[in-house]
Amino acid sequence: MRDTVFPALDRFRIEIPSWGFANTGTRFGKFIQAAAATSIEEKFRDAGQVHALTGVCPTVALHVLWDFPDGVRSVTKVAALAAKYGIQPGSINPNLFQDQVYKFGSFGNPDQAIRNEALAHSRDSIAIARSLNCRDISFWVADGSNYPGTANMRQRKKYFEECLRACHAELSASQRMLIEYKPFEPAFYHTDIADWGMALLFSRAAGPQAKVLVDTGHHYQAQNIEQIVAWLLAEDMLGGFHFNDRRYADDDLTMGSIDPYQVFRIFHEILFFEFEEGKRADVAYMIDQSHNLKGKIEAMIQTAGMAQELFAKAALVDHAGLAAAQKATDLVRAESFLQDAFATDVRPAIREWRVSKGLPASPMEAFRQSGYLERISVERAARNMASVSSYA
Ligand code: PSV
Ligand code: MN
Repeated sequence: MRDTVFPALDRFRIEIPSWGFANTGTRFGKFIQAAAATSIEEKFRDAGQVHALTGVCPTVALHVLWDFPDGVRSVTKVAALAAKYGIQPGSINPNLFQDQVYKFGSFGNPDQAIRNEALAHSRDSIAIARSLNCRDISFWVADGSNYPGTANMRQRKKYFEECLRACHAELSASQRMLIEYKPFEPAFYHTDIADWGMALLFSRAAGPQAKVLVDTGHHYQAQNIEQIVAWLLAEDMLGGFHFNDRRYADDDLTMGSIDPYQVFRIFHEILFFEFEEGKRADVAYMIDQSHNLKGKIEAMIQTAGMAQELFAKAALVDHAGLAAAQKATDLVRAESFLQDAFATDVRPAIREWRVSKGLPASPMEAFRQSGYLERISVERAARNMASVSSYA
């Protein structure tokens, strides 16, 4: 097992999101944590801790509006923080949803001046990415409408194509733009990029460096995500993932906490593709979770461990045996290749791998013993608690 699991772990890396370290909540409110990060420096410091202990999260995704308060001028500071805390900036996420001007959309807004504003922010985001050597710019465009008849969906599609093409023209040769889809929320009648088919068509319209980003939480119940993954791989259009789990909608629950077999099946499709095609899939693995109740750093360490586990299990599938069983339509045998791999306990091998790399066998235990959480809770409590509103 070691012979398969070690190389799989050697290559597996997963990006963590800066927003996963900050206080977040639901639309009904926030439960504030004393230890939550309140500045970009604290986010880098916490993300650096996760990477130092797990060894598999070398990059942190950044959200432009939240992490670059001075736009492109924040770049020098971010580069310095990366060096100080041993974690590099990863994907850059423009924010096309929070500003008041986006009430009726950004790239799909009927007002050209607002579309131009969205484009200017996107260009700044691409420039930020370029100066930090970040390869991927992840576009989640929240545009949509709430009432039937109020938005011209075909016209908006044209606006989107124009804007996405204009963004693509800004990319340097080594950069990619990733286009994320989501069926609903914040819009509840129609969303301009609602599913993978729309994201695929928009990516093709944008240009060759545009690929689809699959956020596992952005699907309707029972949708077969691994089939979407298999199709995107076959079309050379899969750019990356935002991993999280869900029970009802875009719940941002911990990856693998509800349906670990689904994540396993996604990883399996990727590794099976690689076996059959004889080449690596160029896919960015990212976590997109904001932890409302769990401790943020612990939740991220737990997620990284779960991701490693499911990837290692997927690597155990006997691809040649599976291909033969599929060809022979030996259904029970074919299915059991997946079931046997999924049932294998890879945790001892993962612990051994960590030790072989000079990492703690249990990053969670090491974190709990480090005293880091206690230190930052004291340091940050006053600032965090000042944001608690009182109804007394
Ligand atoms: C939207 O739900 C999303 O998945 C997008 O990726 C955003 O960038 C992220 O969550 C942060 O809120
Ligand atoms: Mn996402």
